[in-house]
Amino acid sequence: MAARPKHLKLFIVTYLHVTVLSLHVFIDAADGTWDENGYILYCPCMGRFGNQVDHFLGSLAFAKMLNRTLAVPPWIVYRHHAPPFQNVHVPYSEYFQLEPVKQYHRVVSLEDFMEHLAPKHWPPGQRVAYCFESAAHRSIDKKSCPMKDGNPFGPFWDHIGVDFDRSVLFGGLSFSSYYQPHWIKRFPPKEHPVLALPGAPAQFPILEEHIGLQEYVVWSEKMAQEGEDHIRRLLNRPYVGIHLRIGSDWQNACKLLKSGDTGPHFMASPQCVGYDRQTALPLTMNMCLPDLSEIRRAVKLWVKNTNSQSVYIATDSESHTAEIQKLFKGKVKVVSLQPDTAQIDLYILGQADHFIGNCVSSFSAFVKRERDVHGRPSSFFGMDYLGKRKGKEEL
Ligand SMILES: Nc1nc2c(ncn2[C@@H]2O[C@H](COP(=O)(O)OP(=O)(O)O)[C@@H](O)[C@H]2O)c(=O)[nH]1
Ligand SMILES: *[C@@H]1O[C@H](CO)[C@@H](O)[C@H](O)[C@H]1NC(C)=O
Ligand SMILES: [Mg+2]
Repeated sequence: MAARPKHLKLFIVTYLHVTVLSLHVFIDAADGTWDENGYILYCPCMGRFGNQVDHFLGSLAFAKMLNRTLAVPPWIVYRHHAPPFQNVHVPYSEYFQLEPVKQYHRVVSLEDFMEHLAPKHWPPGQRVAYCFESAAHRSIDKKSCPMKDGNPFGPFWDHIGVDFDRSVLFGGLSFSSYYQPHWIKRFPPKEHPVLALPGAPAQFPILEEHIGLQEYVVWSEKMAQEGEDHIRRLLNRPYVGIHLRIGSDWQNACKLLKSGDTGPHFMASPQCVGYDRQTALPLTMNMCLPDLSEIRRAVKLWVKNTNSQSVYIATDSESHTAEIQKLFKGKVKVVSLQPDTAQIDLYILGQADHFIGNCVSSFSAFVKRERDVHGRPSSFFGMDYLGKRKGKEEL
């Protein structure tokens, strides 16, 4: 066998090195380096955390598709029932690390973009908004993008410190990969360096092809430490983590299912019924809004299957701690923290030895995707075993 010439190996190593450098060092907003291929800015203006993450992952894929740097926005947290009684904008890096995202594609925090790049490259007077014609048609003059109309739009861009100077409208495009050449042709970065959008250039729920991007969403050290402290203090392994999405807004949403006004694809449900509409499994009421007997049944099953010592309950309203405790006659520790920061629940659910989620909830979907990345098992209320498709997918 001929030995591989040394200089070839050296070339490969050098080549990889230069590639890595070009991605990670040459474009770095913190030292004011501008990306000639342009930027994408958006407001995570639809839904709460779970929806915002779905949109973030789709936007990340979209930015990569257009080879533009994504300006990662802060999370919008709605604090209308507790101090400070208004939207709070939490930087991405408060919950997650930005560095791992860069392994997938170039990103900069929106805050860094504004501080280090905008003053020189996107100054007031040159701030163009981009939106669908259909969105602009709702404005008074019918040709302005509704960037700051209402909540959370206005408070978001005010927080960032941005007013828009004019609008560019587009039609006949969507964010799917089919339109990649159309976007490039319509908005070359030379003439359109910063695409600022009223909403995420992505779909809800997340597309199947983007689920794996969860890999790049890595908890910040602060969150991981806080989460681990709770686990050590409160829980004995193995433990089952459950997500109860049963509050009044959810009861109303699930009425659409009961009344037959929605099919099996309802919000995040493709995660358990399957993404293909043709072969989707039925979506039952217990999958959307499990009643107490279904909650008892599923918890009992998985505590037994995993020989668990504790149960962790994350909930948007009631925890049913007492009812669940009764199931095990005091032999299993049942804990519900109800933390002020919902992400603490997400962290603890992510680390459980088994997770029972709500199929329709994007909050549960976050946990399910993260657990899949790490090979940890999950099920859903109303559906104990996943991946059992009827018909053609059966082996
Ligand atoms: N702390 C906590 N908050 C929750 C829980 N379930 C829902 N929430 C809150 O309700 C919101 C639900 O909206 P979203 O995240 O979009 O998920 P979805 O509506 O279930 O798809 C979350 O972002 C949380 O603020 C939970 O188990 N624990
Ligand atoms: C993508 O953008 C980066 C940074 O501007 C650039 O170095 C690279 O050549 C671009 N790739 C393509 C395929 O255009
Ligand atoms: Mg929601």
